Amino acid sequence: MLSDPIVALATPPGRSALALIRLSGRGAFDVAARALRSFRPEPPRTVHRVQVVHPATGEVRDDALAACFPGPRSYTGEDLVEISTHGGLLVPAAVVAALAAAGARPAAPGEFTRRAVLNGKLDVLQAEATGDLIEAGSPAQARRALQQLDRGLSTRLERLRADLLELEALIAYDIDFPDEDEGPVAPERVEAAWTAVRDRLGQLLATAPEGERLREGALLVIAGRPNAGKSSLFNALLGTERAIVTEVPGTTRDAIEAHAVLEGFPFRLVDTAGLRASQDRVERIGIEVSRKYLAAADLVLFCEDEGAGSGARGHRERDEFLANVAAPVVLVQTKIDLANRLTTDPANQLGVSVVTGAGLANLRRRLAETAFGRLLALGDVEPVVTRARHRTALERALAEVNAFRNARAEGVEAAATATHLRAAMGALDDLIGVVTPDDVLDRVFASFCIGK
Ligand SMILES: Nc1nc2c(ncn2[C@@H]2O[C@H](COP(=O)(O)OP(=O)(O)OP(=O)(O)O)[C@@H](O)[C@H]2O)c(=O)[nH]1
Ligand SMILES: [Mg+2]
Repeated sequence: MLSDPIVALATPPGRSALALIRLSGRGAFDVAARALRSFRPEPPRTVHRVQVVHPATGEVRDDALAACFPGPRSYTGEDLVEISTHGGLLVPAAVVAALAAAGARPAAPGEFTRRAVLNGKLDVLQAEATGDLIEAGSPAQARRALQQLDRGLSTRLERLRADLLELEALIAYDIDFPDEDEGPVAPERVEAAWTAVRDRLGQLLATAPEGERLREGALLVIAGRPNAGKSSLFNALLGTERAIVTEVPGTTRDAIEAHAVLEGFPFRLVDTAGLRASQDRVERIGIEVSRKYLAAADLVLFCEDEGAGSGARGHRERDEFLANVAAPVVLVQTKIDLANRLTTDPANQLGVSVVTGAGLANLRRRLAETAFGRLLALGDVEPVVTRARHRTALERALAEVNAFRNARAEGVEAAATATHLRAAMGALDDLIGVVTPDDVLDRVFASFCIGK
C-alpha cells in the first residue's frame, strides 16, 4: 500500500530536550485520535497540547504537542501529524509504539520524502537535495543543497527542456511536409537554436567535477620529502594534533585521512609518508600507500623545506615527482619562521609557518580556489550538477542533441531527426523525475500553428 499510515521518529534518538515524531498517510488522523487524548485536527496547522496514551492499556506515555497538516498541504501531500514529545531514549520510542499500536506502520528509510515525490510535492532533484542538506558537513555543501531544494537545478533543466521543444517546433513544418523543399524556418535559425541548447548543456555539465567533489569532499594529499613539515601542516589545517610530529625524518609511515572544512568547502585531508628511497620495510609500504593516494588525489599540497639543504637534487626530485602527478599541485614553502628560510614569494609559491601561523590563511584560500575555483566563480545562484546520476543524464541529452545535428547534416528526414530531441528531453525528464509523456506533442502544436 502506498498511502497506508506510517510513523517514525524524525529526530535522532538519545538525550535531548525534545523529539519530533511524524505520522502520515490515509487515516493518519484516525490513528492519532486513538493515541492522542483530546486530539483535534481542526484548525489545521495549529499546535494543540495532547496526552499520548497507549490505545490498548490507556497508559499515559507523554505530555506532548501535536499539529495536523491535512493533505495535500503537507510535506508528504497526505494527511500528516507532527508530534513534539519530550526527548531521551524512552519517551519517543514509547510514543512511536503507541502510534503503531493505534494502527500506523513504522516507516521505511526515506519513506516520507518518497511519498512527497510520488504526490508531486517535491521533484527527484529536490528529494536528493533534502538528503544533501541533512548530510552537509560544510557551509558550501549546505548552501548548494538549499539552492537545489529551491529548484535551482530543476528550473534550469525545465528551461533547457523548453529550449528543446522550441527547437523541435522549428522543424515541425519539415516534419509535416517532408517533400517540400523550403519550410518557413530558415536553416540558420535551427542551427542557432541548436548551438544555444548545446552550449547550455555543456555549461551545466562543466560544473559536474566540482559539484560531485562538493558532495564527497576534495581529496587533498599532502606530500613532500621526509621532515618537510607535512604532518605539522596537516594538523594546522585540521585544527587538532592528529598526526605525530617529530624531528625524525620518516615519522609518518601510514596515510592518515581526516575531514576538514577550508574556507567553507569540504576536504578530505591525507597526510602521507615522506617520499624517499628507504631501506625500512614499513616505511617503504607507507610510501607505496602515499603513491596510491596521489593517484586518486583531487589536488596535491607539496611541502618543501627550502632551508633543509636538499638543494639542486631536492628540486630535481621534486620536479620528477610532480611530473607524475595528474592532479593540480599547490607548492608550499614550510617553516618560514626559521632564520634561513625564504619569506618572499619567488615563483608564486606560498610560505607558511605552523609556529607563527603565517601564511596559513593564504594557503587555505589557495586550496579552496584550486579545488573549487569554478564553483567560487559561479557563486551560489548558478545551478550545479552534484551527482553522477545528473552527469550521466546530461551526457545522454548532449549526445542526443549532437546526434540530431549530425542526422540533419546527413539529410535524414526531419521526423527521424526529431526522435533525438525527444530522447534528449526524455533524459532531462528522467533527471527531474517528472514524467509527462504527451506533453512534447502538445507543446509543438500549441506553439507552432501551421495554419493550412
Ligand atoms: N620552526 C618550525 N618547525 C617546524 C614547522 N613545521 C614543522 N616543523 C618541525 O619540523 C619537524 C618535522 O615536522 P613533521 O611535521 O613531522 O614533518 P613531516 O613532513 O610530517 O615528516 P615525516 O613524517 O617524517 O615525513 C618537526 O620537528 C617539526 O616541529 C614550522 O613551521 N616551523
Ligand atoms: Mg609526518
